[in-house]
Amino acid sequence: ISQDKLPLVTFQFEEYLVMKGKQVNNSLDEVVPLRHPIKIHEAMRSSLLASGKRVRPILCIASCELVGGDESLAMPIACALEMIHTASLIHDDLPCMDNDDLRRGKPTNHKVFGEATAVLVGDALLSLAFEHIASNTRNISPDRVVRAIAELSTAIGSQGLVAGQMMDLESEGKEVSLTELEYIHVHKTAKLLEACLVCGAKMGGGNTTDIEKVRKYARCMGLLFQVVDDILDVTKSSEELGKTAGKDLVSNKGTYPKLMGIDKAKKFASELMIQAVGELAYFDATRAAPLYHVANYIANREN
Ligand code: GRG
Repeated sequence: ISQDKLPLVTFQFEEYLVMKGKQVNNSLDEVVPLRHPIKIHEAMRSSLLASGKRVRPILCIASCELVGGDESLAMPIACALEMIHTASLIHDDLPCMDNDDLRRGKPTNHKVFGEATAVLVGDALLSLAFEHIASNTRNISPDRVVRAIAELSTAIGSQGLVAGQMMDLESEGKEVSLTELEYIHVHKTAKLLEACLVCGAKMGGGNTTDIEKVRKYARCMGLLFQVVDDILDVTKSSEELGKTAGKDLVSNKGTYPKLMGIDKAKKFASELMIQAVGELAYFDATRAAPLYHVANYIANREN
């Protein structure tokens, strides 16, 4: 996807990611000290402080800075987002769900601490997330905080993350249509990412127009991520044909290239990228630089 639509702002994206990631890790470390009862806190810290990419908190901070807010305004909700994301991963890995042994390069929480503790760790992180927001935002207008909490809780409940997971579990072993696949993707992944960006802008003091633009950017990004994923599936599977004897990497699932053809899918991805960048054009280019780079990264990633 052409990069000539990106504004020419010198910006070290990798350095930004490393710097913000470290700040988030330091805050998370402080928020969950090893205290009594030791086992639950040890288990919470084990998953929370494992090497996640911190995509959600970084998006939240970048969005807060986009509208002119200081990083510190977004940090409590950024940490809460990582706690909720981690809780969902721990529950997703349980034997009653995906039954995974490894996560973030380590044995999963239930493998190390047992299933009952892993369920409680998820519960505790979810609860702590909202406690942390409520206790650390007294310097921000209650109206902004309540709106951000409403956004976040909607994104993860039975109309959001939980809905996506439910649909995913129910579609196991069945052929899934593009509409169903899109529903799962939007609810399991895109809604929380949208909440990260919208909450960041709300905490940073963004006005209605700012929030609307950020939301549109977030929706384009969510869709772009999926379209690029599907295109990569096709290109990877044709590259690997012959190498992976008989393995159907495209499988039976509905995908954008299947539905509209590979060329149109690529054109669609390019249009989404242009639209997302268009939403950012409204903001100060220096403040928008991290989110320009996020769009560019998602559009041009190779795996
Ligand atoms: C506890 C709120 C709550 C919900 C429970 C289990 C469940 C409902 C939802 C699971 C949803 C799920 C597993 C979504 C997958 C999201 C996703 C894209 C994960 C990978 O995220 P990365 O790549 O991972 O950002 P890291 O490890 O880098 O953070």
